[in-house]
This record gives sequence, structure tokens and C-alpha cells, in this order.
Amino acid sequence: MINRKVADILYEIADLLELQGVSFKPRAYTRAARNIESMKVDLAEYYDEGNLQDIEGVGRAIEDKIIEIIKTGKLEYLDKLYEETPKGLIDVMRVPDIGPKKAKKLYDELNVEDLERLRKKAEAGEIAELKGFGGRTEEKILRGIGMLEAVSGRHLMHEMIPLAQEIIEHIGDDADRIETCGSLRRWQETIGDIDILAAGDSEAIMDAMVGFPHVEEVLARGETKTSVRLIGGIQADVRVVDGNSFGAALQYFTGSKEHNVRLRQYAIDKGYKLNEYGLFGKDSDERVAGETEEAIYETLGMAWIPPELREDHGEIDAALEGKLPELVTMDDIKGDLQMHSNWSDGRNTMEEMVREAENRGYGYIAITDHSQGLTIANGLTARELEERMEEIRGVRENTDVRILNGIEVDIKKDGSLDMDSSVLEGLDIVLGAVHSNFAMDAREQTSRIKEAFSTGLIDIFAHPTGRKIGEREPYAVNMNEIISAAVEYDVALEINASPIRLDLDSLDARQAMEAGAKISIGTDAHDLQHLEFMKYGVGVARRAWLESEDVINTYSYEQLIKLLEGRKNG
Ligand code: DGT
Ligand code: CA
Ligand code: CA
Ligand code: ZN
Repeated sequence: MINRKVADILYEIADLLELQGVSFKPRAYTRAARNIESMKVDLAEYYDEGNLQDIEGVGRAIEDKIIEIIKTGKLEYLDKLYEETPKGLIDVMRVPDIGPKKAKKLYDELNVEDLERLRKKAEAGEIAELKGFGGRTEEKILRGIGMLEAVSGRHLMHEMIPLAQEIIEHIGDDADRIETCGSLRRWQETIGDIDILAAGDSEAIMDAMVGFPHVEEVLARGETKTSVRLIGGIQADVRVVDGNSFGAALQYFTGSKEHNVRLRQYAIDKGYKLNEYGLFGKDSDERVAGETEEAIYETLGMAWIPPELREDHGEIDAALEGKLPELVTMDDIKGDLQMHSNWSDGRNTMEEMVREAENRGYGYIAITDHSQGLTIANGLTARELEERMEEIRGVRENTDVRILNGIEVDIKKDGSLDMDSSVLEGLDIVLGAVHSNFAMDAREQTSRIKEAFSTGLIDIFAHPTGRKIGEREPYAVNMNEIISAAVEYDVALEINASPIRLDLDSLDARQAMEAGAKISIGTDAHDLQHLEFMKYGVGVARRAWLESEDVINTYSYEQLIKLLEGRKNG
């Protein structure tokens, strides 16, 4: 369904017009957006029939825009609005709880034109004095600014990984060796810039880099390092080194800085000197290792440490003691336990999702459409679940992929579930999730979730903190208690692999694993292409020190079913 995308664009237009102080129009766009997102029929069908204007709130002007979005996937008018709106004001509008109206007011009354000025005014207590703003808001604003700044200038994995791969393909022919390093190689959840390391003919490599089609500006070109700015303001650094120090440079530029500091200190303690050129004996300048990373770690008396663990979180001691985990890999993944079909808010049919699962070599998938309460995502009633079951039966006949008949059921404010227990008991798998009332305090939120666990009906707790990177903070929750309750009630906690969620994050996931909780990595796909996100979830799992046995979707279908049935029978 294109509806979601169209509605989002119309909401954005409304916000930008509101921010500009335009009257009436924002209301019209909001109204159309709201109607469109609650429609059960694909807008594309209305378009085919030529009756888009039958939709309430859609007149000539909005119709034209919908058609442009359907045809091109974009809208020029929106680009134009962005261009004419100061970037700082848009940042202010994005602060949680501010929005376009308040941003406009802050601009009019306090000349707040960017985040810096907003912070100053909040700290000075001047915002609380404005009508419609209170002291509590200032506190929230300051926290919101912190969140935005933490991600500002940082980019999401799914933008960066393909771009880095393209660069490597583009300049790889000119290099003897080439690798991504930095935070990308460590699969960090957000990425500052792309770091590429190569060995070979420096002239040729740098020529290739500056000739890369997505380069917008060459920031600096040298013999050993070239920096460029790519589309979307993304920076990439390419370094060229000698082959015999490639391993040392790879180790150095992979980081993290904290890991490197600790490793270098360990090297000194053992009488060595470690830098980006190699590992050297103490008194002699002789290079004892440098061509490969493995040789560096080995010479220091430890196992090679996977990049995902290099955060100075105990990995060096573990490597010395031979106690590094055998990290879960993409090859271990046998299926995907969270995805949406066009029965709720997914774009594709179950059939299409299954074909994609076949392409990936999966043994099973769970179809987990939303439950009725989530009307905005076209959630299913018990009756619609039954109808969907009919379709599942049909799809099952034409595939070897096992299809788990599932749901992502809403956990309501009081911790009860948005579907009768008799219905849930009849499903193969139940994901529980919080999609509303994010603002409850930690004590209430925690007991709401524990209450839901205690029904015994939930197999997996989806996106446990609800965060959306750069967009929404995690809700307040006592993760310690949630993890204990997950162990007690045998609920698996999800690592949601969607690059804007990555929730649990690696620190919480590690804590969960250490407490004995099981983890499920699910893509939350709303489009068959999203099944691709699995690798980002696996990245988080590896950063969390997880092994395959910690992750339930590495199990065979039979093992998984045994686990799920074991739960149900208590
Ligand atoms: P990012 O780009 O912010 O997502 O994070 P990184 O880790 O990619 O950081 P970046 O691009 O500034 O530098 C790449 C790596 O180079 C970093 O992980 C470790 C190494 N590095 C950079 N500066 C230093 C430094 O001052 N000391 C040490 N030991 N290593 C550094
Ligand atoms: Ca970097
Ligand atoms: Ca860098
Ligand atoms: Zn959800």
C-alpha cells in the first residue's frame, strides 16, 4: 500500500506550512492525511479508477500530489518547501513535544531559529514564561535536544552499508587490498563517517575515489588520505597504506578508540609498541607484525577479536583467556519472526513475503500483522485473522518455507492484550508490543509490560524500548525488571533489526543474554525488501556477544516449535 507514504508526505507538508505560518492549508493536508491513513483500500486502486477525489478531504490540488507520488515516489512541492524553510527551524520543530505550532511561536516570540538558541532559552527559563509552555516542557525540551544532537551528523546503517559497498566496488580494481573500517566495520548502530582502507597504487586509488559518481565535494586530497563529501552530506575517508602495514592500519582505523587505547597499553606492558604501521619490538625498531590483524593479536598472545566486540567492554581479557564468544552469524539465521503483510500495514502479500524468504534460504517465517487496536496500521480483528488463515493455508501448499500464523498484539495501557486469549492461544506465535501511552513513568510502564508477560500468552516482546533513532526516545522502563520478567515468564526479547529501531540495543541485549533471556532477531518487515534488514539485527546481536544458541531464530523449525509449545504447556 502506498497509503502510508502518501499520508506521511501530506503530514510533512502540513507541518512545514504550519511552520511558515500559513493558515487553513495545514488543516486541509492533515485532514486528508488522516483519512488516507485510515483507509483499507490501496490509493493506487482509486487512482486506477480515476476517483481519488471521492476520498474525503482530497480535492484537485491534493489529488495531483497523490498522483505524482504514486508515479514517481516523490513530490517536488515537498522538496521546494524544504528548500525555503531554514534548516535550524526544522530542527527545532523535530524536537519531541515541540512540533510546528510551538516552533513557530518560539521563533516569533523568542527568535528561536536553531537548536542552540532553543537550548539557551530553555536553560534561561524563558520558555516556561510563554503561554502554552510549562516548566516541565523545558526539561523535556532539553532532553529532546540532547537526543537530536546525539544523532545529528550521524547516519543510519542502511544508508551507509550500501554506499560503502559501492565505493569499494568502484575503487577496488585499483587496490591490492581494500576494507571498510571504523564504526561501519564494528556495526555500530549509527555511523559518523565511512572509513575505507586500501593498499596499492595511491594515485590510481585516489583518482578513482574523487571520480566516484556520488562525490559532491572533495574536501582534501593527499597521497595517504583523501576525504570527500557525498550525497546527503555523508563524509568518506579513504586511506592508502603499504601492504606490510595493512593489518596494523586496519586494526588502528577500525577502532574503537577505547579498544585501541587499551590494546596499545597492553602491548606496552608486554614490551611492544603498537601503532598504525605495525607492532614493534620494544628496543629494536623491528616490525614483528603488521601485514595482518590476526598476526598482531596473535603476537600479543590473544585470539583475533571480531570488530563488533572492540569497544573495551571486556573483550581483551576474554581474548587473552580464550573465552571470546562464538558469535552468531548471518549463516546461522533460519528464519524471520516479525513481518507484516498487506493484511495490516505491509506492502506485500504473504505469498510475496514467502517467495522472498525462499530466496533467502529460510526454513520458516512468522507473519505478525498488527491487532485491531492499532487502527492506524490497519490492525486485524479476530475475524480477519481467520480470513487470513484461509490465505495462509493456500500459500502453504506451494512452498517449503514453514509459515507461522502469528500476530503482533498490542499491549494495552493496563497490560491486558488487544485480543481474546482464546484467539491468541490458537496462533502459532504471539509477539506483544507497546504502541501507545509512551509517556507513562518508568514504574507504570514496567508493571504494564510485566502484567502482559504474566498472561503467559506472549512468545516474543517486540521492540522492547520503542525507540526510533533520532525520532523518538525510548520510553521510560526498568530494563532490569523487564529482563528478569522475560526470564521468569519465558518471553524472548526482540532485537528489532529495522535500522531506525535496533531495539534492544547491544548493551541491553547483552544484559538480557547474561541474565539468561532468549533473544529473537526480527526485521519487522513492512515490505519484502525489508527482510534484508536481518544483517543489521545480527550486527547488534554480535555487538551484544550473542552466540547462536542465544537467538531463537537460529533454531531449526522443529526446535523452534518445540520451544514455543513447551512455553504454552507451561
Ligand atoms: P564514527 O565515524 O563517529 O561513527 O566512529 P569511528 O569509530 O569510525 O571513528 P572515526 O571515523 O573518527 O575514526 C576511525 C577509527 O580511527 C576509530 O574508530 C579509531 C581510529 N582513530 C581515530 N582517531 C583516533 C585517535 O585519536 N586515537 C586512536 N587510538 N584511534 C583513533
Ligand atoms: Ca568513521
Ligand atoms: Ca573517519
Ligand atoms: Zn510494532
